[in-house]
Amino acid sequence: MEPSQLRQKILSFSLDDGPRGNQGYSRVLLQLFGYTGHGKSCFINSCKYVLEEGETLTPYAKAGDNEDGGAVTTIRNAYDLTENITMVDNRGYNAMNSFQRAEMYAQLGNFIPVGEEVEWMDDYTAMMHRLEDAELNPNYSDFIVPILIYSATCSLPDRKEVQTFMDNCIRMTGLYPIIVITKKKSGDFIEIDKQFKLMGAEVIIAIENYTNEDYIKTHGRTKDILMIIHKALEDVTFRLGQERNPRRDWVQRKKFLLEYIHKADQEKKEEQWRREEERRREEERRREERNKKFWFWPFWK
Ligand SMILES: Nc1nc2c(ncn2[C@@H]2O[C@H](COP(=O)(O)OP(=O)(O)O)[C@@H](O)[C@H]2O)c(=O)[nH]1
Ligand SMILES: [Mg+2]
Repeated sequence: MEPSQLRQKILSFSLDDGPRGNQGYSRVLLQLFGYTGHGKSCFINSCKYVLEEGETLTPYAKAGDNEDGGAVTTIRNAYDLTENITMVDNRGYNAMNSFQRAEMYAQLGNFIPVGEEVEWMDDYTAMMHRLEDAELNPNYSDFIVPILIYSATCSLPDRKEVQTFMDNCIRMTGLYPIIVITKKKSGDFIEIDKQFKLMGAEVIIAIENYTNEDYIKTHGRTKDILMIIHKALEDVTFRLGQERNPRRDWVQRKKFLLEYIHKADQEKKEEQWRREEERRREEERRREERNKKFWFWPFWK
């Protein structure tokens, strides 16, 4: 398909058009995840750019080189691509403990309102309060599509971490994340593509984001970026071809999250217990050492 056709399809996409209608869903939520610096903000700007006419790249999402650059995302910002499609920049995916992972899944499940600060919580009660708050204003009507952004300049993905994330995406949303490999001109994207394929990813597209320094629209780059949105919509259409119930899907996500938080809490307690045990053993060992010295000292002299 030509870029102009892809663009037209995306702009005119409506959830009502499927064989069973929208089944209660009112918009598609493209949920971005990925390590800091891998190109999420640039990807949002690129998507907006290829859907607009002309060659003026507007920096809707602030991009930056590192965490000190002030561009690190702590608020769950949303950007409308069309009337029916919204993209969300989520926080997370750097080295995380199990509670931070739970927070990431809370974002994925849409339990943290858009526009709200994402705080890393570190205990069971805080997380549960967060979930109860979400219950006050539940958002059933977003159809979630996970997208994982990974830079070709980085070493191969941590297989176990990514695999778990992908499996959990299936459990929560019924979809594998679409894998977007960014910075394809600067790294071995073919090798990274292969690794993601081996992990079972279904859609992997390598792109070069449009940036302020490099914004001239070319056929191939524009097509690749549009194709990602198009593939996401194909996923949505496929899922909506089956009988769905947004409320039941929400409850399903919530169940998964509750189990996850429970597990995180167990892990934290076990970790504390392990550390306490190690400390106790170390103390015991020192005490024995001291005792030995005391008993043997006169014979050495
Ligand atoms: N060459 C190149 N640079 C990119 C690409 N995507 C992002 N960048 C650069 O990488 C840096 C981090 O990007 P950013 O979008 O802020 O990453 P985020 O932390 O995931 O939102 C910025 O300096 C971008 O200009 C790309 O596809 N190619
Ligand atoms: Mg960003």
